[in-house]
Amino acid sequence: SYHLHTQKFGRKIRYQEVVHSTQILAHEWAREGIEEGALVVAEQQEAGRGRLGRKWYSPSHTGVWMSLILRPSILLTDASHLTLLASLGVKQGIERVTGLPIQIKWPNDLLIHGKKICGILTELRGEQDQVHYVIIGIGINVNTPKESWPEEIRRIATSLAIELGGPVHRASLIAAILEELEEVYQQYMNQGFTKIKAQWEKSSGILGKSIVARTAQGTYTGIAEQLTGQGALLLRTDQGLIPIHSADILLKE
Ligand code: BT5
Repeated sequence: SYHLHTQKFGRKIRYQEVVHSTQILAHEWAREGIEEGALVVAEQQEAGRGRLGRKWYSPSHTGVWMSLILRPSILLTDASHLTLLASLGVKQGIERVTGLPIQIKWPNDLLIHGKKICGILTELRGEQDQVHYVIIGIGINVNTPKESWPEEIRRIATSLAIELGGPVHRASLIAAILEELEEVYQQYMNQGFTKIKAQWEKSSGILGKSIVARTAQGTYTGIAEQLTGQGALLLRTDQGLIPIHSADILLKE
C-alpha cells in the first residue's frame, strides 16, 4: 500500500486506459479551469509526443505517462525554470524509490548510465507576458522491456526494471515523484530560482563536461559551465561564453 502526502499535486486525477497523449487531455482540462496540481495519467499513449513533434514510445502498462497542470504566476521569460525544477523533482522521486543514480541532461532528459529513462515536455499558454497555465508532461520507462522498442530506441533508452532486474510499483513511484515535485515547486514559488539552480547544478552531472549543442541557430561545441538566471546553459566555447536557450545536447568523452 502507498500514501500520497501532497497538498495539491495529484489530488485530482484523470486516469485513462488509452489516450492519444496525456498532454492533449491536460490542455483541455486546463482550459476548462481545473485547479493547479490536477494530473492526467494513462496506461498507454497512441501518439505520445516529445519536443519538436518527435514521438515518445509509451507501450501499454509499462511506464508512467502523465501530465501535471500548474498555474504559476511567473513571466513567460522564466518558463524554462519549470522544466529544470521538474527534472530535479522527478530525479529525486525516482532515486527515493529505486536507489538508482539518475543523471540530469539539460534541459529535459533523465539518464541512467548514459541511457534515457525519462523525458519531460513543458508546454504552456500565456497571456501577454504572463504564464496562464503550464502542462508538465512526464514519461518514465518503468517496467518497459527492451523488446517493446524499435532498434534505434533500444540503443539510447533504458527502463527502471532493466536497470534493477525487477519491476517497480508504478503508483508508489508516482506518489514519490508528486511529493518531490510539490516540494521543489513550493520552494521555487516562495524563494525563486536561485536555490533550484544551485541544487540543479550540483546534481546534473553535465557541468564541466564537453558537449555538443545542436540549436536552431547552429551547432556549438564547448564545456557546460553553469546555468544562467533564466535557466539557459552557459557554454564555454573557443569564441567565448554562449548561452544556449534550447538545444539537443550530446555528451562527448
Ligand atoms: C522528450 O522529448 O523527451 C519529452 C517526452 C515527454 C513524454 C511525456 S509522456 C506524458 C506526456 N504526454 C506526451 O505525449 N508526452 C509527455 P525529446 O527530448 O524531444 O525526446 C524525444 C526522443 O526521445 C525521440 O525522438 C526518441 O529518440 C527518444 N525516445 C522516444 N521514446 C522514448 C522512450 N520511451 N524512452 C527513451 N527515449 C525515447
